[in-house]
Amino acid sequence: MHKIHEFVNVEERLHEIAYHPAIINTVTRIFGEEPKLIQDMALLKPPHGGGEKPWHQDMAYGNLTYTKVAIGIWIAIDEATVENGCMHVIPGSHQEGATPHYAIRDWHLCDSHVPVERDIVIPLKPGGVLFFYGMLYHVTPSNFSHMRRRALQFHYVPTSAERVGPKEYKRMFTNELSGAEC
Ligand SMILES: O=C(O)CCC(=O)C(=O)O
Repeated sequence: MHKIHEFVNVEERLHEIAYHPAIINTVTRIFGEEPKLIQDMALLKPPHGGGEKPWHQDMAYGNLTYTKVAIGIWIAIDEATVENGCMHVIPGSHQEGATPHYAIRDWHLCDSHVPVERDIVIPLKPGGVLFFYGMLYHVTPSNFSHMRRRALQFHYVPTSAERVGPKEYKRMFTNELSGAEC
């Protein structure tokens, strides 16, 4: 999978999407306060083997670990299907809170700890948007189809949220304290 970061300040049309009133108003309603954009990214999963993004929580990535919950929005550019690697989520898993991640194939949840029997797929038409909490367990499998799968992803936190320090980060998202093996 190819990723492109930090384009909203150099490409006006992408800036307009990230700050679109329909998005900002929705996220403001969920937070109960103004959001700030903390990450912008394009995710390009090429056909014929574009790689998986294993099960993870977005807030386990240090640049998204804040004192208040983040919201991600994932926008399909091409149609996202089961075949070309659309999103899968475990509904309600954000309520588990911060869960240890492991550096095995990437930085991800232990495969055997994910309740995959509750997995639901989120196919989207081009322009379709998924809003999801930064603690939600989610995955995108490899793309073995002949269709490319491009998406945009933006993350927001409440304006009053602050970055979590390194000690607290370790407690939240690593097994250093619990010693839990994968
Ligand atoms: O678009 C994808 O394939 C994966 C997106 C994702 O979950 C991430 O980058 O955190």
